[in-house]
Amino acid sequence: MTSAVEANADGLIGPTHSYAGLSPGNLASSLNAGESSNPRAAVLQGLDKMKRLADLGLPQFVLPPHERPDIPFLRSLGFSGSDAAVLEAAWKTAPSFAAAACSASPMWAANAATVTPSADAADGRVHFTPANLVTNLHRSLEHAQTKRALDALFADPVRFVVHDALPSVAHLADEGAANHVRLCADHGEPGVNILVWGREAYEPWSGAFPARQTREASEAVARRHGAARAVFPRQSGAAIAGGTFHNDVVCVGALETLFFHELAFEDTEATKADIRAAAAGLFEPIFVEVSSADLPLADAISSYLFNSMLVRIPGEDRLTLICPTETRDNPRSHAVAERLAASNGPIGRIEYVDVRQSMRNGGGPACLRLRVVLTEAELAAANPAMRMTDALHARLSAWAAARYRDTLAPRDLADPALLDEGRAALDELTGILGLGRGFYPFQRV
Ligand code: SUG
Repeated sequence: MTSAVEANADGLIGPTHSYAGLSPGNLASSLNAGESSNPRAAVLQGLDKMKRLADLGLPQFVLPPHERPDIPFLRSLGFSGSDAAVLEAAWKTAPSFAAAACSASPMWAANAATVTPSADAADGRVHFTPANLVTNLHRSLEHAQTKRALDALFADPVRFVVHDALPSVAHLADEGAANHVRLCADHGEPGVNILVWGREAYEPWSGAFPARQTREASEAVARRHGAARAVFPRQSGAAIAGGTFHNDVVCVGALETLFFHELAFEDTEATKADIRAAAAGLFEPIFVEVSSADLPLADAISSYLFNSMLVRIPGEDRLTLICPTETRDNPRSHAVAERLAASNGPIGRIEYVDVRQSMRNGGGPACLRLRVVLTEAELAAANPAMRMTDALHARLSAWAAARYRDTLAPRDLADPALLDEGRAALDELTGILGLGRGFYPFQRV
């Protein structure tokens, strides 16, 4: 057996973090639309979470924010003149597109890509497919820059393959690792890949909220990665209708354990049977299911109990569930979490992190991270300049404190000074993370 660890790569929250109500079906995004945000607090919360995981002994990497406002996108729509003129005209005549161009949504790295560890891939390399995120305009702008970031982090072609996103069409709508769970006996051993989808490519869709992942997209990702033991359960329509825009809002897994809400899957018994069959000869899956009676779906969604990081801390036998503070603040969720830790089950400890700024846009601790299982040799091949250390945490915290605003109303996104501030911040960041000039589009003109 090859030994491997589960690393996390978190999206560093960008200077335009805001509440623009861009994601129908994501109840927090809709509820907080128009509120003022605090980008500085947001990025510091994200950095502290990264340091917390690094301190627990899990390798932690940083994925840089994208350039926003996305002026090249606005130019592609015919806006012209200086960058400031492009921004001003876009806000005047196409405010929805302008808002999409300003979103800091690449922070939610669980949607950056789907990852297949080398132990599961036919060619023995780690595979990444950046998610095309076509369901929401603001998110569809991410994948090219995401690929650039993954190329910078995982550059060695002998060990890593960073694919292009799937074609950007609704038939192949893909939201990345937010709809993927991998179970295994040990990270370095072959695992079972659970790829959850909400609709079929040609299925007429009449739901109130979009289903963001197609079965065909999940199958294509598994096929191009050569992912072994893949199972494709359907997300329940009730979950989507209730505000479960990604499966990771109601389900998380680690090692042998799948922790999920009763309403996560359309057919729970068939899903469990498929996972058991795929795991046969490797390990016995452990299912920890929470009933609607114990935790109504609405509480699961508002408190994000399942959008937690389920991790094995080095040296510990049982798993730790790292929840947002909103889970502690919801009496029903808190009771479920405490009962889990008090039981003899696989989850032995609950911890809480404050990611409130992200949470108000529907992004919990699990949304902010992309899990990447790496062998020792693969870990050594990842870009060390992007790895979280005490020194990098201190440097990025000082950078953010100096460069980010502490309040941002949606109307401030039209301020041309914000464009300049953002670029100055990202220009400095490319130096800090050793990305080289030309990493961002504005550095290439
Ligand atoms: O895609 N919110 C993100 C949240 C993504 C959460 N990720 C996971 N569950 N893995 C989304 O809905 C809101 C942006 C705004 O409204 O300004 C937003 O894009």
